[in-house]
Amino acid sequence: MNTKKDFKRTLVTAALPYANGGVHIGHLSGVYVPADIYVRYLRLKGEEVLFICGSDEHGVPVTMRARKEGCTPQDVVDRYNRLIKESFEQFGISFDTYGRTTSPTHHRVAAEFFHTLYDKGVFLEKESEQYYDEEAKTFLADRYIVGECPRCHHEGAYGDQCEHCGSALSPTELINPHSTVSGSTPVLRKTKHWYLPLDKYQEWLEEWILQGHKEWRSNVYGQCKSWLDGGLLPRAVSRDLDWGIPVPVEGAEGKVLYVWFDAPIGYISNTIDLRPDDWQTWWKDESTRLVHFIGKDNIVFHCIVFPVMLKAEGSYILPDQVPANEFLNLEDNKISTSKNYAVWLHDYLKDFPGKEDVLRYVLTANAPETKDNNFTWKDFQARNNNELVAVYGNFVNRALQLTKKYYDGVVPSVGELTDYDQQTISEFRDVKSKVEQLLNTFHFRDAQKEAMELARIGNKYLAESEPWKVIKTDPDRVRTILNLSLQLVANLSIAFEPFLPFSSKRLRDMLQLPACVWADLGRTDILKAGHQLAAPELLFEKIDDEVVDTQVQKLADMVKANELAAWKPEPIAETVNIDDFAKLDIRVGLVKDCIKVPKKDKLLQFTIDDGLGGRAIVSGIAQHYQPQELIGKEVLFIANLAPRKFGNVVSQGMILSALNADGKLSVTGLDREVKPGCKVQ
Ligand code: B3M
Ligand code: ZN
Repeated sequence: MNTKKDFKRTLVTAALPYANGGVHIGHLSGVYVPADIYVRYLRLKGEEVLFICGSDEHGVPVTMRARKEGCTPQDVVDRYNRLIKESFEQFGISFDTYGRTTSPTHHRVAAEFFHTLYDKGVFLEKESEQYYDEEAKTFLADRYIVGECPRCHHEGAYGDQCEHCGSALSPTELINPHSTVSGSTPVLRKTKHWYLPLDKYQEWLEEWILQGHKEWRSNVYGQCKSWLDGGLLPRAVSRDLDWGIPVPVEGAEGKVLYVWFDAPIGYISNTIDLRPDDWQTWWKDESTRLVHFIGKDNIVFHCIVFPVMLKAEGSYILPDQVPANEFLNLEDNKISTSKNYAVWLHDYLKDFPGKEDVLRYVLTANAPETKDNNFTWKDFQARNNNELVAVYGNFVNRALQLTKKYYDGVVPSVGELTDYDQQTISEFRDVKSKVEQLLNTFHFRDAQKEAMELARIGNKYLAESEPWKVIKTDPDRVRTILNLSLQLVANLSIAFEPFLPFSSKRLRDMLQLPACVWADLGRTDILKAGHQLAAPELLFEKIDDEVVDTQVQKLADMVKANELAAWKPEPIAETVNIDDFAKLDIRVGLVKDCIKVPKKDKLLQFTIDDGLGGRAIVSGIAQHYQPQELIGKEVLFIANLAPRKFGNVVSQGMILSALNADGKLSVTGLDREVKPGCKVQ
């Protein structure tokens, strides 16, 4: 198995985003940017390639969002399909097609696929007990059932997971379960489902993956191995739901295909819509190489479930590579769609017009290829300013400006090469094979670093050969220096095309060159002497502190808002009787004066009119109020608290304040004027 075949073409798929929310930087760095780099690279090499994606429009999350927004699931998927498709296009993700799993072709193809397996007797039919909402007359998906977590006793755990303690749950484990559809208590009811017997394919999978695909990334291979070591079990491929593809057999009323059964078939149906005449060449011919780009949470479906489906069907090829990435965090927090804690692609495109490549660059430079990684706006700014502007942009600009200045933008002819020139040429010729080798093996981060190496070589070459000085003594030498520099610039436009396609296009326009060809990489005669260049423009611009500070603030505000939304009042303290309460003497006081306590940044010292000659009280609220704000205010204080010394002040009592959900303290006030010294009862 997997004896390195001679593949003739490559079918690249990128995970189909759920059409129930936008696409964020986590998705981009994990799946879409690397997939796009790979496809662009293959196309530049002139290889035959198709790049398939589309939206995943079924599943419970879609129905949940529709319910929350009071619209239909169709409205939800129409809206997000459009939003995501447009954002991808603007961002330069060069899919050959972006289909939808609600399309008629997909419904037909997925139903036929199920039917083929059904006819072959692949499925197991099993009855099991599942929660049913008698009021809403519907079986409940795990996410629609909430209750108390059996592990940490958090109220509001979901039927599949407690988000408080992270435990995976099954709905029947919940204490006091209730349906979020009607609020009623669900009952267990028998229901029949079709199961894919993964256990029967265990041995085959072990052979195919563990023996045959040792070259898969270690995170992918490792996850497969741990699934296989745990022993596979049959998996239900149908659901009791009214949104999805109806199970196409008798006795399946009210049941649809499980979204993870139909979604990967979407790769096939989207290919059929794109290439109705030769789609089989792409899916059934052994000389086609199938590559799935996915995030790490999708590994089991692409390496185990979908291959079993394809194998059971029998006429399809299997994936040759599944380069899955780990996760990207954002400013040290987990990205979360449900908490809206993310950098959304559609927002980025609005906030940073014309800077698509900057985000592509940073996401690749920081790609979570081997472990989870972190995106910060400061790093985004630094990589833009110190790498794109200071290295790549700077080299290009110097080479083009000097050519404009000395030769009116006409490529000068090359003279005799010095040893130093030869050495520079051999350095940059090496870059080609390094980038290729890295791209062939899906090491995108390092490949981009190598491409940047070309610009570093260029900068060094210009700095060391100093054409601006040499022009005075040896103008012929400058022709050679600039010719070679311009050849390097042309090389950069090729090497960076897969990574930074917008900048490459602009650079090609400045160089007045047609579209790139990978085979030209490493050549020193791309630009002919006498060739007229267009007016140079800056490729990249500096990004200022304020711009990134605004983004950081936006995220911090989101964290705050989420904390507030998740806040719950503390449980009520133990019961006390009236006599206990009567022991506390709470009074109204008028703040006559308020000052900061020197060297104590938390403390304020109050002079309180208590109607009895006044008293001093020290209170720990200096971080929540300026002293002047409080002068003239009426507050409540405990008047009979034992005095306490703070430095050389004796505090006689305690000012009452409320602790808000956001951690801010607020002194209690009264809504009418009350004489200082009155009792609170
Ligand atoms: N929609 C899950 C995800 O976006 C899913 C991928 C389907 S690929 C066939 O994480
Ligand atoms: Zn829990």
